[in-house]
Amino acid sequence: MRKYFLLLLLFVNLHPLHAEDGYRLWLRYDLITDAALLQDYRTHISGIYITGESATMAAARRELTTALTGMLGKTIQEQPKPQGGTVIAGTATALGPLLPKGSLSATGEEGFRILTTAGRTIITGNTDAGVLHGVFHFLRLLQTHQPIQTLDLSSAPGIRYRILDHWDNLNRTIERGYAGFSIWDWHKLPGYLDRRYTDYARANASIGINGTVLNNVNANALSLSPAYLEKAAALANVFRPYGIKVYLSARFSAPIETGGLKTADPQDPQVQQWWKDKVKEIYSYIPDFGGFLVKANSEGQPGPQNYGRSHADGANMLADALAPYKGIVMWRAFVYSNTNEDRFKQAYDEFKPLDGQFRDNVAVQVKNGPIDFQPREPFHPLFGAMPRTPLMIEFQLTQEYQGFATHLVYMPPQFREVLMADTYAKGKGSTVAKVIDGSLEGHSLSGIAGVANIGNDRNWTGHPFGQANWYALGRLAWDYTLTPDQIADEWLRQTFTNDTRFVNPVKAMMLASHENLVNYMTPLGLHHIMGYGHHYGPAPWFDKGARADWNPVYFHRADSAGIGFDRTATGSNALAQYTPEARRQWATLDSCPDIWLLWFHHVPWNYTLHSGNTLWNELCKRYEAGVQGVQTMCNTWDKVSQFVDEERAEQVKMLLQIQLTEAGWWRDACLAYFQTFAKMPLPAGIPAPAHTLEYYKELQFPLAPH
Ligand code: BDP
Repeated sequence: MRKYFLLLLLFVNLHPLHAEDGYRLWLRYDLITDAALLQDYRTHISGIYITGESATMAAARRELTTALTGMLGKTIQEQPKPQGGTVIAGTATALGPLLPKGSLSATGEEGFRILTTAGRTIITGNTDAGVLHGVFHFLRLLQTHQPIQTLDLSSAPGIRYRILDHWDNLNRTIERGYAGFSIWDWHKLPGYLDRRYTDYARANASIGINGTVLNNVNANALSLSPAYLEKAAALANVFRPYGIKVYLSARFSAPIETGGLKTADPQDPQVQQWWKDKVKEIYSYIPDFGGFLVKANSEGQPGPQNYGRSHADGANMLADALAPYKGIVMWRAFVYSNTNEDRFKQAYDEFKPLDGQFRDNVAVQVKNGPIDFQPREPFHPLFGAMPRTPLMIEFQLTQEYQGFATHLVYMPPQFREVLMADTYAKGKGSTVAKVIDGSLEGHSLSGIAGVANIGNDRNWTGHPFGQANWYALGRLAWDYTLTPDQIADEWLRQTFTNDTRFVNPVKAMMLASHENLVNYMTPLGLHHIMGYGHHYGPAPWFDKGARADWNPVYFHRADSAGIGFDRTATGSNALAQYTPEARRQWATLDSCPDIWLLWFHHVPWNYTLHSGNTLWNELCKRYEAGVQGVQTMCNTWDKVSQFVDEERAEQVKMLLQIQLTEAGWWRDACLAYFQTFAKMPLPAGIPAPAHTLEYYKELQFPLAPH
């Protein structure tokens, strides 16, 4: 009997009963299979010694025990006192004499130091949260097979507020969510705490995310009602040990909708008092509540302009209510209205004049580009243009415009392109990164937000590779000098395998994936040519939207003379919103790199680009290159998937096939349509569209997710 039991145990070990379904994200902690490395790690790690009794230190203890036991294949326990091979974790204060001399001042409130001394590994920081971040970093070193014999490293986040924005509704649908329903099961909260909430917090803490906005920016006023505050508080309790604060999107008209007031005018004393009372109430539920995210006077949302007041008036009213508790307001600059001649310009026009008028605890949250999370956008002209206001940057992880959760797109090259772009606000080197980390103007409030791509799908993000974008946002928010290559490398090693026969080709595939997508969707600076409403698939011909700037034809402006949006002085002159040095790169047809061309110029079809091709030929070639790029991804995956588990290998394979089909659809539909203006043949090597233009125009997707 005993023998069979042992056999069974062995079997269970080799073939885990739960499949490799992606749930564990990058925190898998499987047994290290490299025998020499395992031996080395076992020699250096014999047990743990944790000082501190807080919930955060308990989380650190749990994580270390589970992870080390899993990776080393032997039980790692707490030791009564440190010895050789002990992993010691605790704050500098708690460790006292155990900590060798050395400064922790550079690690701030959330950073950490890891060092080896007398054969022990010490993980420390000024706070428990810092120690926890250090623990996760140490585990990352092991998971990625790094040497740990002589460690001495310090790390602190470059940006203070590192936040996920969930566009989740109270009925669990998600605005632009493609990975199932909301992970917040509002109905069962606060009584039922899904294990996922803890795993969500662990994952975020491991990459340094320290805040989460629970609800959609198109907010429901009920989110601020006592019943929902109680639920939000239950989540905050789960997240707190992991150093993660809860924020809420506030609906500006809540005083009317749930407060029974006649107005939401920010200058009205009753309204101001309502918000003060509301904030006080929120802090009674959530003592470390982070603050509000607000979308106002945008896409039909209420805001201060309804009462003839400015964005600053609105933001400051909320900021005053939050200030006593050290809460912040993240006021979004994503605004546009029907009257603006070029949507590109509106946020700058509305916000720049308000620079200097916001309270200290307000950050203006600006999307990476001026239109709306398109596959490629120039950096938003507000970056560098509001020196007296902290600006946060907002990226979109959920792939509203990047193939939903069916396309493999690794976003860090896109993030980096924006972060490293030079605004020249204070001369050369005034990068967007330096604007948002506060260093350019000396702001202590600094932030970065990612619109979450997380849902209740078993693997969290729908596409197994969507996890990489979540991971990358956290890592970059902590340290934006990390390259896309480094981040992909560590993510792949933790999420799949350390086998370089897998890691290297898949990394190359990830690094090329964003450019591929830009090519098969919106090459050469095209933008906003997707399906109406749901944004699924190509629809460059669409012109029936209620507002001009909801129509693709407004953005590409194709006609017999050429294609592209003239934003130079002869057109909308949006370029004037950039500093002269930044503007210069895009200002003339000659100076403008091909990849940005149609963002700023209306270009004749037969104009010769830097590539040497005519515009029409280059457009065709880019579309085709995008499709071929996806074909290459499929081929790569087929070759390397033998190195990973069958379940995820199969998922990715199927998704890549869908991506290939859809990339072909984008190419064919767009070229068939644009050819009606260019009136030129497809160059050699570009396949004729599979169907007629009419066929593509007639495709309808009323039930596509959105
Ligand atoms: C757009 C989305 C819309 C969002 C809006 C926003 O299409 O669903 O509500 O952004 O950021 O990209 O507020």
